[in-house]
Amino acid sequence: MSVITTRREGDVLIVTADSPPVNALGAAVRQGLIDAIAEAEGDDAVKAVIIIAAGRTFFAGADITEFGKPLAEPSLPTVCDRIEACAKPVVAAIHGTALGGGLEVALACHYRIAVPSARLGLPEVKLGIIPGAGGTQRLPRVVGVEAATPIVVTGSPVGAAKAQAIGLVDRLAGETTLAADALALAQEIIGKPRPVSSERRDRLGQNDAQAITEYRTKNARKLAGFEAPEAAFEALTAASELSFADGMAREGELFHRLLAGDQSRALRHVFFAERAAAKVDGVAAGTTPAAIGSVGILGAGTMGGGIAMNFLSAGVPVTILEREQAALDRGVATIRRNYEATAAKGRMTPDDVERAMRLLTPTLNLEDLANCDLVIEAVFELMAIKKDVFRRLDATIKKDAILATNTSFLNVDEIAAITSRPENVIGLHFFSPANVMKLLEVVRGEKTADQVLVTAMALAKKIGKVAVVSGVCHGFIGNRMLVPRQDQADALVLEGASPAEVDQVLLDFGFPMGPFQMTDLAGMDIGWDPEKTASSTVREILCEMGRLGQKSGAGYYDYDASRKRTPSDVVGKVIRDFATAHNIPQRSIGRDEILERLLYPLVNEGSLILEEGMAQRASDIDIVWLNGYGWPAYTGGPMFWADTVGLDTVVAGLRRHADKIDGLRISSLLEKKAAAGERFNA
Ligand code: 3H9
Repeated sequence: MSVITTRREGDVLIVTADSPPVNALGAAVRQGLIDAIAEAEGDDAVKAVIIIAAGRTFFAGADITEFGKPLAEPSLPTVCDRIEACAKPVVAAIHGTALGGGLEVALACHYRIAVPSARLGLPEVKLGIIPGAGGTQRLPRVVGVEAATPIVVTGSPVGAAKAQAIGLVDRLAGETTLAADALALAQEIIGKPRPVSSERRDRLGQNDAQAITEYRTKNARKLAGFEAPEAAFEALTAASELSFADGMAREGELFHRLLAGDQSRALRHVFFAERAAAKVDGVAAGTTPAAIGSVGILGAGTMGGGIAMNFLSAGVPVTILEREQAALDRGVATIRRNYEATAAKGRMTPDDVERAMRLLTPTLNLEDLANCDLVIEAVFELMAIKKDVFRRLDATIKKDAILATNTSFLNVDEIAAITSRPENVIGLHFFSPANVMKLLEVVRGEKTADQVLVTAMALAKKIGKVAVVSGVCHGFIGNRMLVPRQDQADALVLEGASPAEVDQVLLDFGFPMGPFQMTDLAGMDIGWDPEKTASSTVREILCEMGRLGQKSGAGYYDYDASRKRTPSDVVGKVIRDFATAHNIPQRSIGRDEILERLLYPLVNEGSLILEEGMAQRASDIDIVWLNGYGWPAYTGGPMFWADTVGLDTVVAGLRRHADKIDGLRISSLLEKKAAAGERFNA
């Protein structure tokens, strides 16, 4: 069947796109649109045209799979120009999403009508590019530079009501009557002048440059490191200052330069990696998720409370258990406070807060969780305690319920073995703060049933998490790779780099914080036992001195009342004394060495994880680091970054630093790929 079909409805030509799953504007769709416009122009009986899509959405953009390959004609800018130049008025009838090239097609149409649930946007920056079919030039002409700037620069879509308010959409259709309402609009406009977006200048003005500068200054921190938003500012400036033709030429130059660049390649990898992560290998075909109507959570501390919020926000009732009333009350109060803070920022209504809180049942009695479909424990991270908890859960919770542990390091199989239903046991490793962080590691135990795994993945999607399947190994994917990085950070400071120098290298790489800032934030005393402390590491000594991190005003750094950090002389001396006492010579260490020693062992660990089958695919590892550890998206994640650097370079670096990396075991998969000139990601 053709991806573009036409039919007449009176004197209106209805052009329907049907190219599942998302009506991406691939070559056949583009050609179909050109042909449809030619058909409309060639038929005197046609007085107006409607472009509408079948399936779940209007055009979701250019076909991203075509990027990086030679472009087949007609190009999307040509298609847009052709639609705009059509002598008969063209109406875009929008449902689902009009994104990227999809919105550019709509902007080239003379009128736009959308259902209330539609979302319109230019998400190209998220792929490391800018719109390349006139989006940066037509949008500001239609809605003004001030309204266009956030849409182009952040890539976040706007809803139909907002789109109408800013003049992007001319009319809202009924949610289920788009075709009829678009037809009515088409009939109304026959014989009337056609508004041509590219010819408009009425929304452009003298203050455009200032609006762009203000927006850029306000968002500088958020956009730092990303190339595409900078190009977007340039293109928007061109829209305001140049003719449409010159503006299009500028947009085209910027688009093609970005498309050929490393950032765009990396961000396109991220797009497909996110989607691949949702797919679970080795699951029997036809396995469908079980319904999860209620969730029980053990522990109302920071972690348990954060986990609970995910489900409450998604409308799933939660029963939360603590051992003492005071702790329970504190936990519930924190959940309410977090919701109220969100409401104060206007991101939820007071009604939403109450709706979420009504779904929460606090209890001190484990029996109250007996009928939950899923129970997640977030109790103290000690095997003996976890086993005790699972023994009690197994005895109390209904037999077909899923029992999940939020452990970040412990062996899920060992925990499962204590129960009579290891097939119903799974790891759900949330990251702190659990109500904010996107990542969820779904730990597949040796005996975890396919359906339990599929249920966990579906549930993750429902609560808005990016889920990645991990096998059972110490620290799973993310924390296991974090360990060698932290070991090297510790080694580097003993050899003479300061904590601030080490952190700065990763900040410059694009991480939001370095390893020592992270330790200070999380608390120096995680895993520290005041009873057993023996001044055996710098960190232990700092804990003994009461330097517990940000919370105590001092850790690796000193903090003032507003938590602004400064490097600490005291810490510098502790490190130097420790190095002297342990015969570690101190020297000045270059930035390249710091970066290589922090990141190459981490990549090597990722490769070992892959080699052992603990991750399903290299791109899953990237997703873990992008969503759980602040790895900068524009480098694509650790495995994609290693591909970019060259795996032979990584192996050579590991060998060069081998004497300084304790316990280094270079992954044979990494060596093999390096020798063969291969990459982790195809
Ligand atoms: C652009 O337009 C450039 C122009 O300015 C200039 C050109 C000259 N292409 O996300 P889902 C696939 S750049 C190819 O799971 P949802 C996706 O991989 C583009 N494939 O569904 C997946 O495949 P699979 C600007 C695409 O309902 C399947 O469709 N546009 C594309 O959760 C289902 O996707 C964008 O960046 C595509 N454009 O979300 C929009 N889009 O099943 C990108 C999707 O094999 N798309 N696929 O894994 C989205 O944001 C979401 O897909 C959407 C639906 C919100 C539409």
